[in-house]
Amino acid sequence: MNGLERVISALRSAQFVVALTGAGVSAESGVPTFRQAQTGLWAQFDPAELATPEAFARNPDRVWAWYAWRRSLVEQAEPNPAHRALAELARRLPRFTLITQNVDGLHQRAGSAEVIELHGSLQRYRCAICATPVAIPAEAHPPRSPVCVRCGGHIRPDVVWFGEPLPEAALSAAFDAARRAQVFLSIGTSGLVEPAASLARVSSRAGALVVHVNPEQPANMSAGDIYLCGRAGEILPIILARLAEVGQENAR
Ligand code: BV8
Ligand code: ZN
Repeated sequence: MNGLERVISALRSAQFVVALTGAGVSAESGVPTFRQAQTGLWAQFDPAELATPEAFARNPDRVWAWYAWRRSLVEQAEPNPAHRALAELARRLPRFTLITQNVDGLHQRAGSAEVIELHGSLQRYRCAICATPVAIPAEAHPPRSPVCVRCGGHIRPDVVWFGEPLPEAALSAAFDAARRAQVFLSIGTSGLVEPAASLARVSSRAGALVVHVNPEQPANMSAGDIYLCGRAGEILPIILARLAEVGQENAR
C-alpha cells in the first residue's frame, strides 16, 4: 500500500485526527512564508531578527511597519483549497483539532471554527507593557506603533516573537491533542521552530501515524512517519475526495 493509501486507511478508522499547519499552507494564497516574505524594502532584513522583542524595543516603528505590510498582504489574500479542505475535514471526521503556527487568520476565513493559534495573530494587538488588547481595523492601520492610552507603552502585534513563550493554554491544548490523536497531519511546515516542531514527535511516540505534507522534506520527521511530497492545495483535496468516495465507517 503506498503512502497515500495508508493515510486514507488510517483516517477512515481514526477517532481523533490532529492537523498542525505552517506557513506553507498559506503559500498558495500568495502569502509568502516567513523566509520568502523578505522582498522589496524588507529584503535587507532577517525576519528572525525582526520578529523579536529586542527589535521592537530598539525600533518599534520599523517592526510595526513590517507587520502592517504583512497584514496588508494577508488582507488581499484569500483562503486556498488547502485551508478549505481542512475546514471540510473537520466536518467529515468524528474528532478533529486544527493547530496552526500561522498568524494570518486564513483558516478562520476558510470556515475552520476552532483553531489553536500557537503564535498569535496579525489581526490582534496589545500593549507591550500592560498587555491591554487594542482593536485596530485593517483599513485604519496607523503608520506607526500607537501609544497605549492606559500606560503610555507601545502597541504591538499580538504574535509570539522568537524568545517569547507561547500562550500556555494553546500550547498545552496542542500537546494534549497530539498525544491523543491516531493520525497527526503536519502540513506546510519546515519543522524548524520549537516548541511547535516537537508536536509531531510527541504524537508519534504516543502511537499516532504522523503524516508530513510538504514539497520539501521537513526537518522533524521521525522513523515511521509518512511523507507525502507535494503542495497542500493539491494533496489535501485528494485526501478529502478519497475519504468521501466510500464514505468512511466513522462519518458523523
Ligand atoms: C520559545 C510568529 C522559550 C511571528 C513565529 C535553538 C534550537 C532550538 C530552538 C531554539 C534555538 N534557539 C532558539 C530557539 C527557540 C526558538 C526557535 O525554535 N528557533 C528556531 C528558529 C531555531 N523558538 C522560540 O523562540 C519560541 N519561543 O522557545 O520560548 C521560552 C519559554 C519560556 C519563557 C521564555 C521563553 C517562539 C517561536 C515562535 C516565533 N514566531 N511566528 C511572526 O510570524 O512574525 S515563527 C514563524 O517562523 C512562523 O510562525 C513559522 O512557524 C516559523 C517558520 O516560518 P516559515 O519558514 O514561513 O514557515 P515554515 O517553517 O512553516 O516553512 C514553510 C514550509 O512550507 C516549508 O517547509 C516549505 O517547504 C513549505 N511549503 C511551501 N509551499 C508549500 C509548502 N507546504 C505545503 N504546500 C505548499 N504549497
Ligand atoms: Zn499599556
